[in-house]
Amino acid sequence: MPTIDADPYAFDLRPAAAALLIIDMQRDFLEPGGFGALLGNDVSRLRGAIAPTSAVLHAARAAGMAVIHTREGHRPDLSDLAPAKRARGRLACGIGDPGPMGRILVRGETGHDIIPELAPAPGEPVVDKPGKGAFYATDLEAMLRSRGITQLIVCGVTTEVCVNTTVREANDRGFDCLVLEDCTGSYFPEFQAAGLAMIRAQGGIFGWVADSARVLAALRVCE
Ligand code: TIU
Repeated sequence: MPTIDADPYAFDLRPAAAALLIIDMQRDFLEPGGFGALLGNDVSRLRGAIAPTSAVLHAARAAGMAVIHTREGHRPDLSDLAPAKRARGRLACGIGDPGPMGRILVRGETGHDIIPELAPAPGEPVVDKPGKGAFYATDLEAMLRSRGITQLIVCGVTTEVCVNTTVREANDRGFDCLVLEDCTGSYFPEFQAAGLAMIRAQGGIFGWVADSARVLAALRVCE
């Protein structure tokens, strides 16, 4: 069993019971003209997570580990979009409205898709989620349990929003989460630091934090 040097203590990786979970690495969050930009954010702040996540993704595939991608977004008729979520931010151009990459955060639109650098491989599940957490109103939990997965290596954006919400949901369901700090990103440097600190504090109250290099070293052992 490879041991990963992590905070607050070592994470014993069991590759057959682990999945790489990549949260919302979508054009709508990482490219200009998407939802993240419309909220007033500098989307370039997230792009540093792409290369390390790609390296972990390729290593996970080579090691035969399960890989699951998520996307935040809504049905074209917006029937799964809570009025409160639609109204939030008082945006002139918000969820469901036409933007430079198609309708904002709507399934099937260019902006909703995962960035080409991290495109899912055939057979890798893509979980479409209407909320911030990947367990809310999705079949992710059933998918993990049917595969005997109990450990999640978590990458994606943004650290304090969809990554943190998902890790908290997973933790309450009994999954062990290892979050990779260089494979996550926030529009706010202070939230990146705080988002990771909140996970590993209090003896790993929500999970563990490590970096991609440590996981890559562990996955090489599994190949
Ligand atoms: N706004 C923000 O930081 N994030 C989101 O709205 N969604 C995700 O984090 N995926």
